[in-house]
Amino acid sequence: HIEWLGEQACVLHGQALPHAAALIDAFDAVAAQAPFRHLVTPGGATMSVAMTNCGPLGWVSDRRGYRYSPEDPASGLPWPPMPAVFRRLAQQAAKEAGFGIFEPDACLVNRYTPGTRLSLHQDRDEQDYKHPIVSVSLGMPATFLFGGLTRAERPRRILLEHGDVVVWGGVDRLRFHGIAPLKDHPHPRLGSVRLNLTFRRAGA
Ligand code: MD5
Ligand code: FE
Repeated sequence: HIEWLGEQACVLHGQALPHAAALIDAFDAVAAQAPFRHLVTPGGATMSVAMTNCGPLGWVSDRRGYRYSPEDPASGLPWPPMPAVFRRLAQQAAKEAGFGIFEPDACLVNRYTPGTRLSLHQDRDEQDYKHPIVSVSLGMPATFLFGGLTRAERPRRILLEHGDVVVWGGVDRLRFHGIAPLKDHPHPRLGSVRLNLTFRRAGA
């Protein structure tokens, strides 16, 4: 079922469930080519979330700033291709949420273990905010913090479970959001891990 969080933001509960096994299998090939790593923020802090990417562009952070890069800085090689099962799911979810044709060029994969958190932030590193963002949750459940357009607005807490897909764009595109520190509720397939796939149109 669809849960609307805003005018142009919703959770498609269980949308990825029929594809979960195929998504995880396809992801194993991505992680083999571009291993997870803990990026450093411009302020010098190491992120508790481990990250990798697939597709033409990947999100990276270092002392110089945040940006999208066509190469994996760890290897100097292009990011692994975006698996077809990833792209199809992202496109189907964007369509069901009312955004029409979505052509993602970046898939950021975030890996959470117990205690990992993602503090409240906005996604502002993309060229054009007119495109929606699609996020797929796999593995352990997490509490999603869904805030307003200012940091001062107190975020709503939404449980995201294995197979849930969040889509937002338009007037909700720049909402503050984050993930509360993860509790250990091991998942039968992934163990004490949550994976989040975030699909974006980052370039032109
Ligand atoms: C995660 N990742 O679960 C989250 C899910 C990120 C990130 O936030 O930047 O990698 S994406 C949830 C999200 C992103 C952008 C806007 C909104 C939610 N929103 O307005 O609700 O690893
Ligand atoms: Fe974000």
